[in-house]
Amino acid sequence: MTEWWKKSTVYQIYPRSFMDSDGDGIGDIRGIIQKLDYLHELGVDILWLSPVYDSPNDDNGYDIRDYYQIMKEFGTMADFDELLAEIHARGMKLVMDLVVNHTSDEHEWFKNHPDFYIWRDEPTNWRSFFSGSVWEYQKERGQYFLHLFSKKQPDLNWDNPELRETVYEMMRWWLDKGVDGFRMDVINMISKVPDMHDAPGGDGSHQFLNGPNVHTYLKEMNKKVLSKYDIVTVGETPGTTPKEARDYTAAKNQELNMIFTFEHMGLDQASGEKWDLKPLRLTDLKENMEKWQHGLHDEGWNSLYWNNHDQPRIVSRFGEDTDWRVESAKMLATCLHFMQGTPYIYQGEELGMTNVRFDSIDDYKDIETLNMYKEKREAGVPHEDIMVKIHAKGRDNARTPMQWSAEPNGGFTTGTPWLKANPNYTEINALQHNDPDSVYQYYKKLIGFRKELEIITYGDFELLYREDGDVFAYTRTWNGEKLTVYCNFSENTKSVARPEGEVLIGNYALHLGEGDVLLKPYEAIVYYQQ
Ligand code: TEU
Repeated sequence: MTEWWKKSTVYQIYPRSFMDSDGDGIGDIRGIIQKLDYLHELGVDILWLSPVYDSPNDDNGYDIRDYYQIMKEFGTMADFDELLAEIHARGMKLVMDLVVNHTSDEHEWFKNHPDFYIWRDEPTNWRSFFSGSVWEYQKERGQYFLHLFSKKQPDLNWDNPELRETVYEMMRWWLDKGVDGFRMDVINMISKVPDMHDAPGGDGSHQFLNGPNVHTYLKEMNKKVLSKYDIVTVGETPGTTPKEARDYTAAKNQELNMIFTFEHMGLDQASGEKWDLKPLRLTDLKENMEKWQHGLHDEGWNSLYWNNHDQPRIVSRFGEDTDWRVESAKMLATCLHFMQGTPYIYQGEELGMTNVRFDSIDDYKDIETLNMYKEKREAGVPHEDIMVKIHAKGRDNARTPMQWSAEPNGGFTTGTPWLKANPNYTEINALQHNDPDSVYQYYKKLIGFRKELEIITYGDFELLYREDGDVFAYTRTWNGEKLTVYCNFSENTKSVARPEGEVLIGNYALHLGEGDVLLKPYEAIVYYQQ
């Protein structure tokens, strides 16, 4: 089968916040259908839907109650079938979010197949990603069950072959409907060490990340299911190094096509806790992304992303979202889209949407944020100190309604949105997407280059100006061709050597003349020598 996904660009839709067609304040499948031409015009090839299965929404769909039903707030299976047909009619593909490390505690399996889950007589000291313990006592059984996330998300026991076969059967059901692949939620957590025990600081991750049988199970999944279809698979794999990524994604290993690294998303945190903030050092980012470009160049494949539904918006995080928002949004896109790998665009990134700053904790809905807030307030941390953390790293930054227009709630809904819209929708919205200087049109060009220029897919990566704390610069070389990518991550004017070749794209009026190039604040410019 061809590796079509190596030239594809993926667009991630968080359905709850994308487009509401029936005025209940919650995005839905018919809303997505309404916006397919907007996405097709952008040029993206694959749409990744965050979970649309039946769920009580303790974790907004990442707590699945029935894998074979569509969440009623999102619509019906007939709506889904129409969405799939409309996506294929436009020559695009659909990737589903496969959440099989855990289910909802309201899944019938939890009651009728308790051996599909993980039970112990005594808890370990491990802390959940969503605060508190990972163990919840169940009186009826007189034991504790494991939940790495919320207590309504019990972890599945992948050491149980019957559970694995049941998951594979469900995967085939969706693939036989014609879906084109899966994004696999925390798939490197499915194998836990058998003798789970206390860990320093309650961090049990060494006992469940990239565990003893994870490759055995993924090879089995590939042999029994994935290899039978022409599809794409991407694993969400926190705590994975390039070496481990090669093990997951090298074609010869017959497991997954690519994975999401988290290393670059941890460079602005001072400790193991995401809420422990520190400024990004650009040299750290350059070093890390060079490591991943080189680490997977000959074996395996990179996913390239700045944003998703769990991360704050990149223009506010690594760019500058007030005086230089448009320039820095385009600069960040340029930096990512000329690297080797499959790029992922998260809804609203193509508009330069920013983080949000609600003053009241009551305006936040994300379980991770709310549990953290409660825990820190109980520990005596002042409200203001916690809100600084939430404004910087809270997941609701990515989940405010998509901003379609300057209409109330950004045109997302005619009702009351489940999560308030970012008030800046009046200035930042999709109405301007046809403006030649819009962030949207800039992304459209970047996506087009990937289809057109083989060097972007296959070229060697070399970092330039390694020690410079403001400029991220690199070349790609292939078959005598060369791309030189300059990105100024600062408000400083920076002088760089004028490379060979012609200017391919830039986010300012292009530099003419001779001599060194003076990069303006947040300027990106790419030279192409054929
Ligand atoms: O996220 C996995 C994960 O590692 C999260 O803990 C993430 O790092 C954190 O939320 C960052 O703030 C996946 C899904 O993407 C996330 O939305 C789910 O909440 C989680 O798994 C449980 O399914």
